[in-house]
Amino acid sequence: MSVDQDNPMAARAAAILRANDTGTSIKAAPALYPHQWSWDAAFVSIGLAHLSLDRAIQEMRALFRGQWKNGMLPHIVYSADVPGGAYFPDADRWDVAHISPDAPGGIATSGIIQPPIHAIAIRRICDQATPEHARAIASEFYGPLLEWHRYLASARDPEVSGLITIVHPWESGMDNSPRWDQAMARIQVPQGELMPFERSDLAHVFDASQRPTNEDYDRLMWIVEVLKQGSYRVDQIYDELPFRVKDIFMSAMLVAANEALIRIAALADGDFDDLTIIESWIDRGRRGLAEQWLPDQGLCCDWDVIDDSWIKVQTIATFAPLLAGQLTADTRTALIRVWSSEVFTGHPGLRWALPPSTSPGEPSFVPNRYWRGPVWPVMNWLLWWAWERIGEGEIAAALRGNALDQISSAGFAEYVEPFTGEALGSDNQSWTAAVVLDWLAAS
Ligand code: 9WN
Repeated sequence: MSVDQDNPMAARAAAILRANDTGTSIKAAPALYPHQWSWDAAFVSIGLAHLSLDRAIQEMRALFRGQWKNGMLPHIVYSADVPGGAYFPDADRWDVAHISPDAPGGIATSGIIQPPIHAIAIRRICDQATPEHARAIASEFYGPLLEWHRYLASARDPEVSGLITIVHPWESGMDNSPRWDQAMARIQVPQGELMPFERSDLAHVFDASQRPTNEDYDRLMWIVEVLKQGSYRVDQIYDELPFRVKDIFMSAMLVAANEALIRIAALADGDFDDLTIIESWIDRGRRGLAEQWLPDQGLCCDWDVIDDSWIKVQTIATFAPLLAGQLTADTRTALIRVWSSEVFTGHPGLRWALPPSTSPGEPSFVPNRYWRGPVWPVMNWLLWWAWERIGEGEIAAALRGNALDQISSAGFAEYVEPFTGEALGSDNQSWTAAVVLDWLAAS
């Protein structure tokens, strides 16, 4: 699949990626996010593969330079040539090299994770390469990917539930989603114990109401302090962590990523015992997810580990079973119904029939605030991919068409107001450009 670079939209997308390229990696966004983010890099490499396979591979290589010795893939790999204050928290605030023996030498990273879409990206890159090249790519990345997934299946699932625990809302990638409200509300920041900080994000958005509140930021930074005090050893301090949620979306993505890993393992001549382990992770993940699906409510719920309770809020994470695949006929029908009803894409006020990050029917819905309502182009891509994968071609085609229309109108925004179509957050966001390239190549 290649993309027609004379197409003005493709040319614009390619120009954004070029402009955000530091030479080593691609910034998630020009000013708001001036470093390499983990799941952004995977989406970016999926898009880059249509411009240059080598550049796409380099992007993933740059990310994996930051992999920790315990397999963890950190959510940010910091660029050495970007000044400290350009993004908060900066590398010094995490201070991982001094705190954790697991941190990689010579590369500054954060100390938490993001959703594991990387094997899906590598698999797509392999699919576009010649057979010989695909084997070389698979052989390079199979080991690091396996260790990454092993970290998730062990340190992040001590209950062996098939569901991955996140210990910070940033780990979900859907940072400010109302999915985390009940768990965040419990976090008390002890007076005078949080090192002072200055947010950098508000300098880069037009309106502060598009971003998380200061109160939330204090809590977010308090969790980081607790992690630091425990040397980032989530496996050892698990029971003391103030935020622990079984994230269904991340868990579902890991199921899909493990399926991609099996294909990568085949190309790389992976060990038979490892294949059996990966298959067991897939089964366990699907079983865990099935328990979070409430058929009568058409809702898939996260699980609050500390409170031992369901998190019942209708957001795009409800489509987690779609990502994991192998749906029962009933679940498929229910997901299609929820998708097209006014809970999501059938809402009469929408500018385009695209899923708001939080359903407009939720009391916590805010149409312009970060993950609490806006439509995210990159999530449209992921759900498009998932609908295609389970053979719902018509839904996928409509989603792709609407998503491209939205981008033609709103530009390459980070997120978009669902009713007015106003561009929000950063513009020229790398992953938005990347998914456009992939959509255009699929035409
Ligand atoms: C914190 C880079 C990242 C995305 C996340 C998105 C946002 C960061 C922030 O930007 O998170 O990681 O500062 O808000 O929520 O999904 O990876 O694009």
